Amino acid sequence: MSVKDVSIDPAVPGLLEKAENDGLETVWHRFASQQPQCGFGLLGICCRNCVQGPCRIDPFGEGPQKGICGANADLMVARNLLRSATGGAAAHIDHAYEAVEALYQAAVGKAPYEIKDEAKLKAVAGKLGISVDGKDKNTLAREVAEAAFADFANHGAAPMKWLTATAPAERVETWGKLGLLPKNPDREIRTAMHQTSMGVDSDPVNLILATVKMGLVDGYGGLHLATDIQDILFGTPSPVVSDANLGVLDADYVNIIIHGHVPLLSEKVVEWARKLENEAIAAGARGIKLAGICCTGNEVLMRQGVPLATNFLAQELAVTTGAVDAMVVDVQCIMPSLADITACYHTKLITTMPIAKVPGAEHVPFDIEKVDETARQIVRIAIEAFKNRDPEKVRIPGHRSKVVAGFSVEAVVGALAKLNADNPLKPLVDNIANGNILGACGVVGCNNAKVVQDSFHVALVKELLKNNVLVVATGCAAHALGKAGFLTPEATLQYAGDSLKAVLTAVGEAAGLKAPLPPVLHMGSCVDNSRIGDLLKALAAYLNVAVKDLPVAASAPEYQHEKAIAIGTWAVALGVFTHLGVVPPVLGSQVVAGALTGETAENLLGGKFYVETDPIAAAQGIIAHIKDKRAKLGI
Ligand code: NFS
Ligand code: SF4
Repeated sequence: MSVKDVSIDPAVPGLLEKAENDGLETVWHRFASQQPQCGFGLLGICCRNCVQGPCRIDPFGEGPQKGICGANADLMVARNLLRSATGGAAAHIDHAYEAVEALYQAAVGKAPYEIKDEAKLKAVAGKLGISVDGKDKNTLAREVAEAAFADFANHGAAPMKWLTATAPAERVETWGKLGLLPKNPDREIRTAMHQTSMGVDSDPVNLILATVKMGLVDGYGGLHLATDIQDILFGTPSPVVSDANLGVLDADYVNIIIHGHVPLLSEKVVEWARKLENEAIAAGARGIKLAGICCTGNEVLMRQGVPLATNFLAQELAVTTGAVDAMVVDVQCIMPSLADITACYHTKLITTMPIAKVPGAEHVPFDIEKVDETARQIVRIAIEAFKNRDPEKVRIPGHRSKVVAGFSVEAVVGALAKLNADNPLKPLVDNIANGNILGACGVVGCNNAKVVQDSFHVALVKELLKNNVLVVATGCAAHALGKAGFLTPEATLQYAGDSLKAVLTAVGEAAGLKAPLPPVLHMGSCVDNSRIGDLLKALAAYLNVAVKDLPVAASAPEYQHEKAIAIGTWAVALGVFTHLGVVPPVLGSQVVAGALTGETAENLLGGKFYVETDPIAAAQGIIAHIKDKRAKLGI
């Protein structure tokens, strides 16, 4: 089978052809063989929650309208949605918890990490009400880690501390009134699994509310916690220039790809790759090149300037270049098929986490106390593998685009402070108020085989920029926009509407960049969506309005993961109008689909989901929403 026109990434067609010539199948081939996909599943109206099932509802109303236990379509859809959001939140919370453990171990001298960002440590401690006076950084870090652990050990009625310490006060009050404030994140996950098991909750509305609560568990117990702790450990990002796309690989070098999500090991791999360059040179290479895939890639780009290799859908094609000596993976978004692809080349697939093994891969266990040894061993495996590389099989695409990344909230405020040191947000808000910037949109999330790779991200963003909407991006969306050249000053000149262009040029000049600020600000990995939340909180506080009143929106044009469902739900709970470019499996229930996309969500939370599968129509919907919010603010 041959597949075509699956991506707008210029590196893809050639490598896809190579994969086919090498007798390999990719995600796109498997997507084609899965067609047509099951209509019940697409609508969310199948249930396997007990062994009497599977049960299905006939969407045309002729066949069964109830499962064997009596569950109807509304219940199935609502229950499945909550389970998805719970799966996503569990992934983020497990990630965040690992980071907290690492911080604790570092603070007590058991893990070889230096706490890099004392300013962030103090800022986080301050929010948690921990006194910083006279404490050395290890003591303070231990106390911050213990505060996080306390959320996971919370047996009382008080809500999660990380939420009350970091979410906007107006939101905490709103969620409190709705009874949605989560307590212990682990307990919330357990409760949701219980609630959705056979014969427990059969009220779809109650399940929808639980899903919103799970969004909050995700947003604060997952995203915000992970970002805070990782910034403390590894540093808060600041602007950095690098490159994106598979052209960053180099045939003369040992090429190591780091892929996954949790940066605890990859930070060390970066460190050791730099330290062991000489061994690579002794092996006949000119040195070591690192590149990242998915959110581990974003993490090491943001903090270390490591180039981006590619995003989710092209992970297999990275290997088909024949130039990757080791692909090191941690957790999440790692295609099980990678082992089949690496088997065709000299590439070593290295798994590192106890919960993420792949048959056929070499497992080098991540052990936090011996992380330096682990990272060194991994780099040496790559150097060894380089010696077995077959130059005949190497084909590195020439495509690479410059990217400027590293836009943490601290960095954005820092750049704006060059315009107004006393009141850094003022220039931004003034330009929103006078209409130079129409509004802002966070474009986030994955690739999905249902969408031509990167096409929705790019088409949507082009349209938004043309209409003077500032874009911030994270995750695989940021990769997509990076590969397509949107993370550069040049993109401002090429794509931004006149008034947006003028503002970005002025800020860039004032910040000493000698060039405009990029029109798309790369804010990090998917857990770093918390940074977008923080920026919204700061803007709302400055204007003395609620987040739901701001002329902003979010969009996940090509999302695939359960994590994206959890994040999207958090965004809606925060009061954000949240576009989805892929139809979620909820259309089998008018009750659920209607509540999430209609007045119910909007009245209760101020935000709602907006599903639109055409990028230009989606941009128009987002712009209409932004204009509506502007009108309500009287600007
Ligand atoms: Ni987010 Fe990042 Fe990519 Fe999607 Fe996967 S890597 S955590 S889930 S596919 S954006
Ligand atoms: Fe069928 Fe009910 Fe069991 Fe689901 S929980 S599989 S609907 S019997």
